[in-house]
Amino acid sequence: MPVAKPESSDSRVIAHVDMDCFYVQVEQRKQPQLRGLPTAVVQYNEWKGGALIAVSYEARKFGVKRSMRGAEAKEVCPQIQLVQVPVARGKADLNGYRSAGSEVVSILSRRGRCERASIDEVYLDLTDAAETMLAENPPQSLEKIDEEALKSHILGLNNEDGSDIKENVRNWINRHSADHRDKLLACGILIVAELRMQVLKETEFTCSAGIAHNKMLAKLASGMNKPSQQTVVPSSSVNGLLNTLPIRKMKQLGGKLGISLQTDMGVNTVGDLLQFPEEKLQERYGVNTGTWLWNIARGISGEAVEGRLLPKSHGSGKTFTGPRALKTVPAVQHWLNQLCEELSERLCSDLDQNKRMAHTLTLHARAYKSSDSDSQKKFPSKSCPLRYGTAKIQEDAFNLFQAGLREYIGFYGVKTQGNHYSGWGITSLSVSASKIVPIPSGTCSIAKYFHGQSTSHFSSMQPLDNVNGEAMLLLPPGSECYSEVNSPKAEVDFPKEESWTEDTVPELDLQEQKDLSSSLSKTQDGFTQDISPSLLSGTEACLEQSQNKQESDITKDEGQFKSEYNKERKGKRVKDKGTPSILELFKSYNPYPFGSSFSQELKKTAEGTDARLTIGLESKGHSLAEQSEVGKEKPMHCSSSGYGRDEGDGRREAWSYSIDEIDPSVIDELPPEIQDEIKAWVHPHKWRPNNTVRRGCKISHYFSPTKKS
Ligand code: TTP
Repeated sequence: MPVAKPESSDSRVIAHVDMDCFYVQVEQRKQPQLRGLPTAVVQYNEWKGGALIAVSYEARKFGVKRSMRGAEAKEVCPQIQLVQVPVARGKADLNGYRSAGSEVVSILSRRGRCERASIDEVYLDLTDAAETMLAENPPQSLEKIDEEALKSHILGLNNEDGSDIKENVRNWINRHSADHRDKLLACGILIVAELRMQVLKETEFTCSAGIAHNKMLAKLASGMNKPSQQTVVPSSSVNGLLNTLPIRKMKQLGGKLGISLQTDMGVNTVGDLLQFPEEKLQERYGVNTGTWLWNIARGISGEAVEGRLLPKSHGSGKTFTGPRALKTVPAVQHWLNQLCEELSERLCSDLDQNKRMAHTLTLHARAYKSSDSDSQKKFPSKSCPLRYGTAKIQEDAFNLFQAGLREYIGFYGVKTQGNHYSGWGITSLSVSASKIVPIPSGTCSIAKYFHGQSTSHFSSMQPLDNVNGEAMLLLPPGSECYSEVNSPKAEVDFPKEESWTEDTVPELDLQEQKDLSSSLSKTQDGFTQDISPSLLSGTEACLEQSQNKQESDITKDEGQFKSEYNKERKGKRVKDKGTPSILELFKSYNPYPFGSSFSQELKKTAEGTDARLTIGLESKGHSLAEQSEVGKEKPMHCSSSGYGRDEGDGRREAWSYSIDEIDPSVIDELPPEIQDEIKAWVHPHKWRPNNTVRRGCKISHYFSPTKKS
């Protein structure tokens, strides 16, 4: 549901920049001989030459449209050049287009706050840049105005027959009598023209733009004059623009709300909305939506440009139309594995390059039932906390699918069908990762430590880079707590309850070519605070991938370390199911770099005992300190709150730590609460840990346990 936001300021300068026939331009840059020729990008399949997904403006002149298939395009334009979308894992590979989009974003973001809205669209808040220009070099005093700016379309500007349009634009920009808002827009015209030219120069891509006082109007304007042009909406022209605009063309009115406005209220254009008082619209559609409708009819929109250069989510999807529909569980699993592999790769590179981690995995599908009166029933979207590592994502996505399928066709149907067709088909499938947050700052000490290890095995594995090191530090569920300890500014919001939720997002448009990024932001699923095992194993998964990539650069010794490490990991993985210990990684690669006396002491203690900490059934509800009396006996016990899954009957799985698994060298790196806990354990009589240990700040969150066999 749209939400009304008060106009933050009516003197903002907002631009919406949209690339022209984007995929075609990317392909033409790769094959310059195609420039200027009618060209289309197709998603190939045998049926009639595949579907067109991007069409050049030269081809559009012949009547070629995106809705056509290759063969139809050839009919209307025999000379059309059809370029296939690159394919990987049996599906469209959009990576080239994504990174081309990033090139553009990096240029556009130079002059103001920049929000990447999709693979080829960006919003810019240029208010500050415009105000500065107005103060220092106002357009009214400019003698020379750039040609590109003079080609702008200014809505409402009276271009009478025979008048020199560029001259009219020049006069509008130079007007001394203009009010402040128009003067700011005049600055916006100059800034955007300059940015667009810069994009062309650096990337060879053309783009179009809309310039207005808010996002809604800028977006409407950017598509009005394409390709390679810009359109401006002065406030005096807002009514003229909206009056005749079909209601369904407005963002968020293309669906059910738009249909209801047309059928129930007789509203066909945005201007038609003006006749309704706000209360009437609120009565019919609720307070928020009612106000939002009242506002948009007047061109009011307070939505801020978010300042986000990276996507909000990652997705990978594929459609299986007609006879390609997937009709057995193994077939679905096969494709899910491909999609998850791609998703996992992208998550790893996001972690690597941008230091961000995603927290929610969502599965969307479209399905049909061949013999069912309830054929309108939708396949439910499902979400769960995201665990890093391809195999884990695959496993979780498959579980989500099965949960969805059970709901869609009923438990009995799923159980009995096995590999055989059982009257359902999946026509599209996608997995997405959302709730992406930056790794909090202030958590890089272990990363620094990796860098400092000039003689260790780790140092020669530096290409794995410090991101992985940093991420490791975040891995425990206590990451929340850790960020508080080390960085008061870091804000990571982890909702509290784990749940397999019904995703509240309307089903995605599963055109696999489209970037799924912007549509997933509203997922409202819960988390458990117990996310550490996933993060830990995820980082290790990324680590492993990086290692694979670096294979040829690794010396013999490193190779040996790597294979031993991997062997050890593999052995554990089977048992631990994603909870391998960070300790193995630290152990033996850093003999006490911090020289802490406590670390040394702990080491001594560790050497002199083979005490084990058992976290589990027996010890539920007891802290390490409380258990310290029992510490003389082995094993020792401690609370596992927040760790491990409740078995439903209130019991938890039992976990145990071996004291010698805790590398003393990392103790000083831990939050004080954890240090206290360990000290209490080593010196039960001297140390009383703080009873108000924050949730997520238990040792169990820092030292991933070995599951008791
Ligand atoms: P659009 O911006 O919608 O279109 P476009 O850039 O091709 O053309 P225009 O100049 O009219 O804006 O989409 C951007 C890219 O996204 C497009 O080049 C291909 C891809 N895309 C799909 O793969 N499938 C789709 O259904 C749409 C709409 C776009």
